[in-house]
Amino acid sequence: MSGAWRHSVCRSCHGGCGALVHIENGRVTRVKGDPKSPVSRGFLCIKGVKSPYVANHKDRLTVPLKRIGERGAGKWQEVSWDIALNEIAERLAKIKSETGPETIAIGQGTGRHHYLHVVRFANAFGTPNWYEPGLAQCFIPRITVSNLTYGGFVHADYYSDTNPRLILFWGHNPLVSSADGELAPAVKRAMTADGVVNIAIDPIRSETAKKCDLWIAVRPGTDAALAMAMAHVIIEEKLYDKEFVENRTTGFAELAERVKPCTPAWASKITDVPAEKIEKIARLYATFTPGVIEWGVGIEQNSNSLQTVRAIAILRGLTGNIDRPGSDILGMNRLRAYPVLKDKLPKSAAKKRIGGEDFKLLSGWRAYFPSAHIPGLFKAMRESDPYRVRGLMLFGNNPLTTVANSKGVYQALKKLDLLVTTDLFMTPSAYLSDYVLPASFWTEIDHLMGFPLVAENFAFAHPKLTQTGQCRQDEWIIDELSKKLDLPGSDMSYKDIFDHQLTDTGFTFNKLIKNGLYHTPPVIHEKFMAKGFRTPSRKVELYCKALKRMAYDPLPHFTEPTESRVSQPETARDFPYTLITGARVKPFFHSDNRQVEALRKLRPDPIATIPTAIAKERGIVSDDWVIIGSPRGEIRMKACVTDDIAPDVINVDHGWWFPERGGDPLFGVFESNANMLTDDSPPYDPAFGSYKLKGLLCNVRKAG
Ligand SMILES: Nc1nc2c(c(=O)[nH]1)N[C@H]1C(S)=C(S)[C@@H](COP(=O)(O)OP(=O)(O)OC[C@H]3O[C@@H](n4cnc5c(=O)[nH]c(N)nc54)[C@H](O)[C@@H]3O)O[C@H]1N2
Ligand SMILES: Nc1nc2c(c(=O)[nH]1)N[C@H]1C(S)=C(S)[C@@H](COP(=O)(O)OP(=O)(O)OC[C@H]3O[C@@H](n4cnc5c(=O)[nH]c(N)nc54)[C@H](O)[C@@H]3O)O[C@H]1N2
Ligand code: SF4
Ligand SMILES: [Mo]
Repeated sequence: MSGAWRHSVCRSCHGGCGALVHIENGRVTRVKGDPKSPVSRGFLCIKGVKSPYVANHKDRLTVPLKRIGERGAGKWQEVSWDIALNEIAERLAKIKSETGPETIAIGQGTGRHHYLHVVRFANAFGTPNWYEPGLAQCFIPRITVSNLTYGGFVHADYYSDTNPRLILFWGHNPLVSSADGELAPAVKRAMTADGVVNIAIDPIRSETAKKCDLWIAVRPGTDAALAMAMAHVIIEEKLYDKEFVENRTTGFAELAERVKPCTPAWASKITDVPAEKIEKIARLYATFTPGVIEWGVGIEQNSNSLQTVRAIAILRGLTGNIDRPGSDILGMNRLRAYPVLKDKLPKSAAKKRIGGEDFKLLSGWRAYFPSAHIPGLFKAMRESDPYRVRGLMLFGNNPLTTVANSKGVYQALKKLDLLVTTDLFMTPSAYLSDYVLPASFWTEIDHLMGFPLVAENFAFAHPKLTQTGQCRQDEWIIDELSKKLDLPGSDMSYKDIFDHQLTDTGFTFNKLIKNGLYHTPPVIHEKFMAKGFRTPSRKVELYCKALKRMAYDPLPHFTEPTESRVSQPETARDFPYTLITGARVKPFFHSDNRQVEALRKLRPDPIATIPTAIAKERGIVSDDWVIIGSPRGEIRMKACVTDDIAPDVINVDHGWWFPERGGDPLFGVFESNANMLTDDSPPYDPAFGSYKLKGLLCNVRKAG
């Protein structure tokens, strides 16, 4: 084979796997796992392997496009970068001067390479209204609660000499999702080591759950009750780590008092998990140390995300499973913080952030990355309440498929004065835009990765290897717009930032690439021995005073999901089953890859996973087309009938649209889209504003 193999790092998801990329005549022809990667060690998932089919796809956007017909009519003119960016900058400046910077919103996709650069751009431009469709729904609850409870983000220690003796997968299926990027190979190694106990708490017997010793089919949205009952057992049976609790935690007495009534019998009624099983997993987690809790997005996409995540977080504190070899460990923050120019956003602008008054841990100043509340933002576009948001810049985000209430999102996008989308492909959201800009694929970008999980301990760099058409990486687009708008920080390019971030490592970006991409100094455990934890009390905060000051409960508690058979028995008459959406599938990353034949053929249709008993009752067999309904809408899905799901739960795939159908009418985006069923209306989680993507009510019937 002619051409050359080059080292890189895959970013077909949040990224992280070492990739060997074969390049021939300037094109990517093959991608395989890089055994030199200290993290993935040669592993590559199917999305990684099929990357050349994305990079070279005939439908890639390759030139900037400007709308010439009606919005959504699909009439475009090809324009140069200079014309596109000059016009966009002019229109942004005009809206900013007329109605204020906050009337321009910025939306970005999940965990992409340009994440922090978009935040920087929003701050420099002066708008508080940026969002990412994960955040309140994904990861920000886990990150924020970790910071509040242990003073840093935790992740499982799969890279030291000590393997965990127990892995508790909680609403998480990393063998499929590999979240975030680099986990699947590490989890595979860790869970198959000698004598490891594996437990999955999940309404679906997922691919990960199938490899576990115990599958706990919890009722969606009730995990806080389960965790509190586990804490009850651990405390009552004195299984906690006495030395650690005494010296390294605060609030044990208050916590013990709080969980006293939370008996396994109490939790069993709420969670549908037998009391003996709750006792069993509590005892196992407390005694098989060191152990890790692999928590996932299943615990965050409901209106009780703060207290659910907190209830689980305190279990680590009780058992001393923090920052010890083989337990959940705190990151080392090897890279300098990304200069997101937080100080450039005036206080007066920050005050106008939509959601800021209500959701202190998403949008307020205590938030990890203060961002706008998505339901509120789209409402502002639709209804000019509390003010009219007129412009939206999307960087790798397809909100028509990934944000709750797709019809509401559609009405919002139609009302904008300016919509600019940067993407690899013409998506339904891009189709409604004024300008569509062609983004570079991961083999086409320069990137330094230090976000979010193991990358806090290691840094990976990868250089641009190929070029497609006139595609540009998002950071370049932002830098060019910043210069045209004369924004603060526009004299520092994204490449300068790489070197700044690497300052304390002794590398520059180029030097790291020459040195083989990876910077992996040894991880230090038990950092708390020297100076305690990085919380106000220097201890693990079982009782969290910071939460109390914000008028949130300083101790975990359980609240019933707002739309369930318990909270809405009337609604449950017509919608008797519990709906969960978006359990990850291997070939797709959210709404991506539906146009990539090599991946689409692995899952050609949108699937609803239906328990055997419900299917029998409704006369449904696998591969039937069915209609799934919720109080908000109906969608058409193909049935997969199985016993690998809790008996009254239905899961539907998310992210579906049909690129093969063309733009009219909008690639069928309302037909099989999970977010026609989900709920963006209040009540939300009081701290994060999380809305409801899981744990809702639904029904099912055979399609006519
Ligand atoms: N019902 C339901 N909805 C959900 C979820 C669920 O479980 N259920 N999960 C939620 C979660 S956790 C998340 S994080 C969100 C994700 O939501 P999104 O981030 O919106 O999802 P994606 O489909 O991954 O990304 C959108 C676009 O990014 C483009 N893209 C890929 N790489 C690049 C790049 O480098 N640059 C640019 N400019 N574009 C790129 C892709 O082509 C795609 O069109 O979805 C949320 N929505
Ligand atoms: N292939 C692929 N990989 C991905 C993505 C993708 O779209 N495709 N998306 C990426 C993103 S942005 C994210 S956030 C991660 C998510 O990665 P994970 O956190 O692993 O998410 P899921 O695969 O949806 O697994 C979550 C599990 O939670 C379960 N669950 C649902 N509701 C509940 C509940 O109320 N309680 C409990 N205990 N469990 C529940 C579901 O059945 C599911 O098995 O994956 C990332 N990786
Ligand atoms: S898990 Fe993510 S980073 Fe790893 S190969 Fe798959 S898509 Fe690429
Ligand atoms: Mo996510």
